[in-house]
Amino acid sequence: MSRTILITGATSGFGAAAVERFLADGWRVVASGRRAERLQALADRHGDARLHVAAFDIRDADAMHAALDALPEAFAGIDVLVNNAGLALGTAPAQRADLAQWRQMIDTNVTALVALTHALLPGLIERRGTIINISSIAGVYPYPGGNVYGGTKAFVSQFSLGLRSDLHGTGVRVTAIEPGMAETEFTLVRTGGDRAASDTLYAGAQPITAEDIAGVIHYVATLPPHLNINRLELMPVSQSFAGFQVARD
Ligand code: NDP
Ligand code: 8X3
Repeated sequence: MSRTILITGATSGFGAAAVERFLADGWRVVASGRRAERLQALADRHGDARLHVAAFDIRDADAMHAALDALPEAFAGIDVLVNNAGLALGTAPAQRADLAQWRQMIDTNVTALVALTHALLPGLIERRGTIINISSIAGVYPYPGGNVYGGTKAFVSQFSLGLRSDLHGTGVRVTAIEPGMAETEFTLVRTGGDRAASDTLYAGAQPITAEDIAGVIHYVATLPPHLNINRLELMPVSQSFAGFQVARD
């Protein structure tokens, strides 16, 4: 039986790769993001039998609900929700950070994720579905300039565990995936389009690829129904931990 997955942030990076992975495996896919032209390109490539695209800003609750209400019948029963849309903005220390960027990260990574999850929970419970939240190592290990981005991802991981508690006995699975450094458009977005900064960060590091994460999402979504991975943290082999910093007089 073909299952239906809703993937947010499907216009780029992890989300775009996950769309391809699940379509290739015979799933019905609902793909969302703001950039309508990229979603249209997806639709042109794959047709509409197993792919439905929905262009909206996930921070706009009305647009999000309208998109859910407009799902064609074949796509309306979401079995797996992948809360992937998200972003980091800026790397400045808190004392020099831009409050508007902080708000945008919270609105996208936290508020919108919570609103979409809330909207889909009744159906996910009905279908004993799966919620996969894309968190980050930034929510586990603090680093300079990570401030609000790390805070939003700590929320995502803890919210995922809280959902597990609340959904006890319903059969709904919840997993937080916490990737480390992965080469996508993430750093371009974070730096406001600085291609050189993005290329320099990933150069020679053999970072995680979008396809790697798509494979992990697929693995989590296709586990036997009695298994739940609560948190799944992964890094490229080239990335590890550093020590604490000490300020001296
Ligand atoms: P990309 O920038 O390549 O993709 C981000 C996606 O999020 C895009 O499809 C973008 O679509 C979507 N998005 C952002 N803001 C909105 C919005 N307001 N409304 C709707 N969609 C939105 O980055 P990644 O693929 O790397 O990021 C995916 C997730 O993975 C994010 O949550 C990120 O925090 C997380 N992550 C990334 C890591 C990395 O190193 N790359 C590591 C750990 C976690 P559009 O712009 O078209 O709206
Ligand atoms: C992205 C990983 O370490 O660049 O979530 O913040 S990191």
